[in-house]
Amino acid sequence: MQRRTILSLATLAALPLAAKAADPVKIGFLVKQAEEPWFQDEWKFAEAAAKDKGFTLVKIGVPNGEKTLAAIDNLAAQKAVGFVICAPDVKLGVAINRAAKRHKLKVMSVDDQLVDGAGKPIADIPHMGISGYEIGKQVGAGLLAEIKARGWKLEEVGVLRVAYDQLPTGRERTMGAVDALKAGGMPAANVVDAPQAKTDTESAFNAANIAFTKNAKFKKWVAFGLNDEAALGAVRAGEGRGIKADAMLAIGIGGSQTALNEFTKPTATGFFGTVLISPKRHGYETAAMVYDWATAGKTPPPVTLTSGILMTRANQAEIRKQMGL
Ligand code: FCA
Repeated sequence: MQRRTILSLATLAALPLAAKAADPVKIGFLVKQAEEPWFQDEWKFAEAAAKDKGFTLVKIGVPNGEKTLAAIDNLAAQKAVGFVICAPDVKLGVAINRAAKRHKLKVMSVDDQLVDGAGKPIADIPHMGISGYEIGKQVGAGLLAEIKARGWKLEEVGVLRVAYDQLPTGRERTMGAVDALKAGGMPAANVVDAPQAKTDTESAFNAANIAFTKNAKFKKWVAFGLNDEAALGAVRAGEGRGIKADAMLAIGIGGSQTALNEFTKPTATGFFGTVLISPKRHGYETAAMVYDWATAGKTPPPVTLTSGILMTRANQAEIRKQMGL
């Protein structure tokens, strides 16, 4: 009798411990625009990291500030140990950092680097993003090469910069493209800014429509923005106004499904190309880094910048394979 009691007590005492040890580590992955193919891809590769390392990934869409802070509280309630975030507004940086610290969660940003009240990157939040300005220059160089191939005169070409300047990486990307075009002889006066309200196709479409109306003197256009959706919005707006594939040349940034859908259409559209960037690195590596940080104390490098490669309808299959996609 006595012995049985001791045994069962020991078993009972061991139970909570055993249950705790079996609980998988949870890492959050918060993105501003869950419906965008780029972010779907990031999630997919973050899932691959979760599988390889044996943690559970908690994916949450955070379209605004309120949802962002609620998601962080939710992660803490679920006993997550950290999270990766692409915030809906980089100025939420201080609030995000404070919430993460309060809950003792590791936080790393992806794509859009979080800033403080003065607009300076927050140094203690590690970041992985693209080399925005360099990639923008690749966009500009790609446009110049194709302008030349088509025999267009630079003076007669309008340059549509779909702009989202409140996001530093957005401004860097599009200014890189402008600078490359100017360096290649494009007159500065031909550059038309079309500010978009959000970073999706519809907002770019609306912005481009206004710009085309105001600048009807240009019959030929090149267009670009911070992502594929921005370039695509410009292409669709052009089509609606008779600026078709023979008069429109757009290069996006991204290379995910938005671009692939254009490339697989039977006839080429004005969406000429995209600079393919790596959702694999951004999704897999950031999730893995936060895991290693929370479980093994390995702090991620402060900033990691990734590169891109120009992809067109002609070389897409080959390039995607090279990038492991
Ligand atoms: C930003 C853009 C996304 C994607 C990402 C790498 O977050 O909004 O579309 O380009 O950078």
